Amino acid sequence: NLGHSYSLFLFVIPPVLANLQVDFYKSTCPQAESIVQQVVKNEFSRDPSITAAFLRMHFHDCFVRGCGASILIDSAKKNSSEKIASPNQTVRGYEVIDKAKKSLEDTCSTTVSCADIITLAARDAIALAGGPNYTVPTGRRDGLVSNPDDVNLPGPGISVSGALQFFKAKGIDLNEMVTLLGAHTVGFARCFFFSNRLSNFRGSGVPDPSMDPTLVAKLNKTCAPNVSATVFLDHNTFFSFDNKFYNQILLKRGILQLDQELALDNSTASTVSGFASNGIRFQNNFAKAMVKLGSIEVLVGKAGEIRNNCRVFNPAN
Ligand code: HEM
Ligand SMILES: *[C@@H]1O[C@H](CO)[C@@H](O)[C@H](O)[C@H]1NC(C)=O
Ligand SMILES: *[C@@H]1O[C@H](CO)[C@@H](O)[C@H](O)[C@H]1NC(C)=O
Ligand SMILES: *[C@@H]1O[C@H](CO)[C@@H](O)[C@H](O)[C@H]1NC(C)=O
Ligand SMILES: *[C@@H]1O[C@H](CO)[C@@H](O)[C@H](O)[C@H]1NC(C)=O
Ligand SMILES: *[C@@H]1O[C@H](CO)[C@@H](O)[C@H](O)[C@H]1NC(C)=O
Ligand SMILES: CC(=O)N[C@H]1CO[C@H](CO)[C@@H](O)[C@@H]1O
Repeated sequence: NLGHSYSLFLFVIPPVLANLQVDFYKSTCPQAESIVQQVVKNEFSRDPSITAAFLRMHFHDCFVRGCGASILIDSAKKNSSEKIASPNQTVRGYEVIDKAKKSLEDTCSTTVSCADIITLAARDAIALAGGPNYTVPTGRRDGLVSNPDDVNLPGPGISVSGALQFFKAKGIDLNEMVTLLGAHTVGFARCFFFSNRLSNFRGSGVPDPSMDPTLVAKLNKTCAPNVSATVFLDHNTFFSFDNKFYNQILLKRGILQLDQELALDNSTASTVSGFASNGIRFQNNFAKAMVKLGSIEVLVGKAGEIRNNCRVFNPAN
């Protein structure tokens, strides 16, 4: 059977360009995943909000030029990096990534990419917060470009169908988008991202009718004096990675307008109620969607580089 031996032949010859694979560092840096986990664990016990930081960092990294750690690059003297683009203003957790990188460089230098550190840190932080503990493939390489002009992320006032266009462009479908937005079960939002909902919504003279008036009053107390103040995205269980975000939006208690829309738009409402009533289903779907998010436009094989310092490109030789 020619067909059979041909496929066997392909199977035994290692590909020139490796793909992402589980346990990619098994022989080159066997401690890689446990080193990252230890750093994340230490940080989590000090500050459980680190889960939200890594989730958002991972999303912003992967949606701009793929998961290549372009978000970690600091601006050069005469050249700005992605970090200065306004949607990035409030991404955080950079120092923890530095810590993990330092520890990895001490153990196995120039081996583990910064892009994989973000991916693993997000995975570990989700598990620590009570979310799914999933296996995630590694082998990403770090990108060589970081440009604020590449940053094109949707804002919180976008419609469900508008947001979907961004996700579709990255190969993520509607249900996966609803699943990933479940990440808003942890973390904070600055008032300026949603304060338009608290009064004179779209020129109506009144707050957004799709927000519970009790929540409007509560948020207004925090936000009216200072639009830079922060509130939890999930008022119920803010450090816990659970499905309560979906229950909250069913109760008109979504903070961001897009989040609230997920419960109201009839293309997403049934997914929302499914997740609200079945936490296990949400966790399983979330794990799968994160693996997909983490594989967007990755550099593998000999593309890109393994940075020595996550904040700067390696010097050219
Ligand atoms: C259309 C899509 C999305 C929009 C418009 C959006 C918008 C926002 C906004 C406005 C904030 C508040 C930021 C701040 O005040 O610092 C936020 C926070 C956050 N977002 Fe999203 N987001 C989207 C998708 C995602 C996805 C896909 C994830 C992860 C899988 C994610 C994870 C987070 C987390 C965890 C936070 C809290 C961050 C923290 O506490 O530092 N978001 N998002
Ligand atoms: C996740 O599972 C791995 C492998 O079983 C384990 O080493 C790790 O400690 C788990 N993480 C958490 C936070 O429980
Ligand atoms: C600087 O500019 C070049 C070319 O425009 C770009 O490729 C590079 O990623 C930029 N960013 C930084 C931080 O150097
Ligand atoms: C929000 O707070 C401001 C200042 O305290 C107050 O004038 C306004 O009426 C409040 N709006 C709502 C909807 O609670
Ligand atoms: C507003 O809130 C931000 C974030 O908590 C804080 O840094 C700032 O000092 C506050 N400004 C005022 C005027 O209270
Ligand atoms: C969705 O909503 C629109 C307008 O509110 C309605 O015309 C349509 O039939 C609904 N579709 C489904 C599948 O429920
Ligand atoms: C972390 C970081 O570099 N944040 C930058 C985001 O963008 C604003 C300007 O829009 C900068 O002031 C921040 O320093």
